[in-house]
Amino acid sequence: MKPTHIEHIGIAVEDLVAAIRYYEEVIGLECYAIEEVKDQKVKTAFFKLGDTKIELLESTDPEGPVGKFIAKKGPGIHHLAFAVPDVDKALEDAAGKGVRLIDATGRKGAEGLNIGFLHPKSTFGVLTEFCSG
Ligand code: CMX
Repeated sequence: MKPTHIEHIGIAVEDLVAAIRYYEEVIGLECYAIEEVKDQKVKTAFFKLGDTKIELLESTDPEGPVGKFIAKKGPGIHHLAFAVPDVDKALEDAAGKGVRLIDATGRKGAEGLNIGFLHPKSTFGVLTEFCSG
């Protein structure tokens, strides 16, 4: 299954307010939404640039995926998300090609999207997400 575009780039930050200010005042983007995703233990902020978004991720729990990531690697690019027509099918195809999945099937993510992750140990070190609307 072919992705249509990069849906978003996820960036782990320690201070959401300071990072929003940077993307607005230095890069010139506008934050259009802030949302807590309890399930993922993160607070997110979104910016749009063409078809692609930047998703800032501040951890709400040191034991959550972003909390652990920052403790280990520090802030920075956390994941890359591809827009696909069908997340379940994209996950199934990847699994069929021997890729290790984090999610066997899609689940609800930020902005109400259907999302599913591939394990970074199976994707050349880049945590990879599929999403569809
Ligand atoms: N990118 C690259 N490597 C990563 C990573 C990331 N984002 N997160 C973890 N890893 C690596 C770790 O460095 C570690 O590698 P080593 O064993 O070589 O040290 C390995 O993966 C295991 O990491 P861990 O800290 O022990 O953490 P876990 O195994 O408990 O969890 C992962 C790792 C990827 C399975 C988990 O973070 C996960 O399920 N992520 C998907 C969900 C997510 O990230 N949600 C936040 C965003 C939500 C949103 O977009 O709304």
